[in-house]
Amino acid sequence: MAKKILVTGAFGLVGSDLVPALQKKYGKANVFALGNKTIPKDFSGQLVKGSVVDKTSLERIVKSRKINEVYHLAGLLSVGGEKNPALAWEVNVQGLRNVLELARDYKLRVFWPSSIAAFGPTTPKKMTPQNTILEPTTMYGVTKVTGELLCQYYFTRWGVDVRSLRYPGLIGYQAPPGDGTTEYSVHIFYGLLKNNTYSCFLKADARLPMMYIDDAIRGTMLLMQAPSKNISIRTSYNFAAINFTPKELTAEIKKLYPAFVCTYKPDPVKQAIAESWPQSIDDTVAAKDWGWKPEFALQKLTNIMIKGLKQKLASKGEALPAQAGFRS
Ligand code: AKB
Repeated sequence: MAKKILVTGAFGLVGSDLVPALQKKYGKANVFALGNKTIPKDFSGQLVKGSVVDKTSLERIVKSRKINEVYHLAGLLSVGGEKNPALAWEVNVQGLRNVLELARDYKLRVFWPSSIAAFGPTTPKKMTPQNTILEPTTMYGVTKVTGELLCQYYFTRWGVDVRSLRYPGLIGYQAPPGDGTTEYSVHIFYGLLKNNTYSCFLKADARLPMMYIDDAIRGTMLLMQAPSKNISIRTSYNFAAINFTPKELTAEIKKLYPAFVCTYKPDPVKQAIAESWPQSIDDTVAAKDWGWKPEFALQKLTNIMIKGLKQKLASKGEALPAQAGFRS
């Protein structure tokens, strides 16, 4: 049977890169994009209307488009979740539950992202193991732990083939940065290209697990293609690539743009969130079960982000200042 795929949150950080990757693999006719963000002018593909918190609208899409696979990406991030915890619960938990109910009733395979936000201050900070303490202190983290347990419940109780990754901070240039904590690592490139400066909302030494978006997309698709018998984790897999601090990212940028200046003005809420999360992740179970291996290190990521964002901003007609000492 041909794959018919629904992607929710299709125009967010992950969706903006995942939708084209799925279209390339399965054909544009078979990928349906659902999102509540502004649809980019250059989007080419199938759009569907609905809301993840409205199960009836999702069911209509699943039935009319004969969907058999869902990448359920819609959700609030850590900072957005602290601004509106009630909305974070509704979208992140109720939205997921709606998708899982439909997955049970219509035999859908589901991908749903958890996050390093599922961990908290009592979790071991370095090389955080797969099975460990999950006591998050953000509403976002609470929704991720709840979501992980819901996924496992729907799998054990009803055999729903739901698979999940604990995404680290993801870095890409196709979509504007969302309302998260690790997103400083995307904002910094906008600061570089627009003003040659950036005021960082985290401390210089805030080390966090990170990943370039191409690695995240490849890992997500690998997981979804793996045979069911290989999937030993039905909560969510630890998933890692690199880790760095704002200071280390700045140093990497300065190798290419020596005049770039990053200043530090830590935001108390965001800094506290960062401090509650691990610094590095042990993803050996993902490597063993379905062959996960990252490809992007900090230098490669920095070069690609600058080149890609430059092109993106130029194509949108956003003039970049002529900066002394810029090398491209
Ligand atoms: C956030 O910072 O909220 C997200 C995440 C790590 O899940 N990028």
